[in-house]
Amino acid sequence: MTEETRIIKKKVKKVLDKDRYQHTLGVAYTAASLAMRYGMDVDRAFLAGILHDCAKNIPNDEKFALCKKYKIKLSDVEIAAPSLIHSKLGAVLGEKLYGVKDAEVLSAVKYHTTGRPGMTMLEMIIFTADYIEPGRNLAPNLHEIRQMAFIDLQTAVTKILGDTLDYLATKKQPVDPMTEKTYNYYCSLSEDVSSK
Ligand code: DGI
Ligand code: FE
Ligand code: FE
Repeated sequence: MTEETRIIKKKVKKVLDKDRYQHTLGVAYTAASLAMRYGMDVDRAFLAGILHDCAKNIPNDEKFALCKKYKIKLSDVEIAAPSLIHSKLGAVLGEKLYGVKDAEVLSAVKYHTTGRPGMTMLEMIIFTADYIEPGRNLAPNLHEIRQMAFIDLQTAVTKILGDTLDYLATKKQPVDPMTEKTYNYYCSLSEDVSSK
C-alpha cells in the first residue's frame, strides 16, 4: 500500500462507523484480489475500495448542503432516495478532501452504486467488490456471484444489476435511470456474446 493510501485509510476510519469501516476494508481487500485476478493495479483498486463509501455516514441534511457547496446536481430519484447521493458526493470528497487526483479511482467511487454503461475494469471491480465482500450476507445468489466474479467479471456485473433491480422492485424503491441503463447495456453485451 502506498503512503497516500495509508493516510487516506486512517482518515476514512475516522468518518465511518465501525460496521461501515469493516465493510470498507472488505471491499478494499476484495477489490485488490480482483485486481490481481485481472492483472490490474492492486493499489488503485485498494484505494478506490477504501474511498468508495467515504460519504456514507454523512447525515442527509449535510449531504444536501455539501452537494450545494460543490455544485453537485441531484436528480429527482436522488432527492427521493438520498442514500444514492453518497457515491457522487464520495467522488467529489475523494478529490477535495482526500486529495486524490486519479480520475479513474474517483470515477469508480462515483459509479459504485448504479454502475454505468461501459464501465472501466476498475469501475467493474469496485462495483462487484462492494456486492461480494465477505461481510455481505443478505443478497441472493451470493455464492454463485462470488465465484463468477473471479471467472468472468462482466457476467458477475450483469447478475448483480439484475438482482439489484429485483430487490428494488420488491422493496418498491425508485430506480435510478442509471441503474436501469447500466443493466440494459450489460444485458445487450451478454446477448452479443451468446449469439456468436
Ligand atoms: O453503500 P453500500 O450499502 O455499501 O452499497 P451501495 O452503494 O451499492 O448501495 C446499496 C444500496 O443502493 C442497495 O440497497 C441498493 C441501492 N440501489 C442501487 N441502485 C439503486 C438503489 N437504490 C435506489 N433507490 N435506486 C437505484 O437505482
Ligand atoms: Fe456505497
Ligand atoms: Fe459499499
